[in-house]
Amino acid sequence: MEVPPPKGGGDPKDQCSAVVTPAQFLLSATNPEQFPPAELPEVAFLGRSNAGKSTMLNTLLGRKLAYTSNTPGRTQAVNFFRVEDRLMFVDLPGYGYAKAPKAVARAWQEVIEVYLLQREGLSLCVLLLDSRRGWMETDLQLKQWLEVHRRPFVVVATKVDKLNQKEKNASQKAIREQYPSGDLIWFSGLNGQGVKEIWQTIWKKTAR
Ligand SMILES: Nc1nc2c(ncn2[C@@H]2O[C@H](COP(=O)(O)OP(=O)(O)OP(=O)(O)O)[C@@H](O)[C@H]2O)c(=O)[nH]1
Ligand SMILES: [Mg+2]
Repeated sequence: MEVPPPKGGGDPKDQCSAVVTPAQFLLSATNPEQFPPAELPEVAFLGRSNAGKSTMLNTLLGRKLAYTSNTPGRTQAVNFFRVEDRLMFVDLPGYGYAKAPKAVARAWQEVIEVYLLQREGLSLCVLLLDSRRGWMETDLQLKQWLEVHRRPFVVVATKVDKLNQKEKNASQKAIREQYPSGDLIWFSGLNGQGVKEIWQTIWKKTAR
């Protein structure tokens, strides 16, 4: 199938977020009844709290649409963004936030699970791992869940700018031990590494 040329962030020379992709914040849902109609192919950003989901979304879009923070637990709703009237980006709350009250953590787990199970049009899950930490138990559970439910996903190792080459090699080895063959992209919100590859994967998986 012919893959449409990547638009936003598609050119390596534009990697430092120079390209602004037409996009707008649509809505913020705290329960599934508030989810918008599933009219467009959707890309969901998943990962532990503080892994860099909102940062990635902003880097891909070339501007700050999603809130980011040093404090884990920043994104506390399912946030939908319309991209180029062709796609929906979905910024999900992070899991594994130790300080979240148990009831809140459970409620979020439920919202995320309903989203992943029921969302029509969900074309790609971007599973983010902090490259300094690699797989943690909850990440592995989520990966297994995506495999069992046959949800297409790509693994992106974030914050690669914080690693030297030796640390990156070690991180790669550790990630590959649990994930020998699927797509693995290295990403930095600081210098734009990986932006082009992520966009290419998105266009490939969402082409209708
Ligand atoms: N150096 C560096 N810092 C990053 C990168 N990505 C994210 N960060 C930082 O990590 C922190 C968390 O980033 P967020 O994008 O808010 O993380 P999140 O996954 O959306 O977190 P929650 O909303 O809490 O689930 C912020 O201080 C970001 O600036 C990266 O690629 N490189
Ligand atoms: Mg966030």
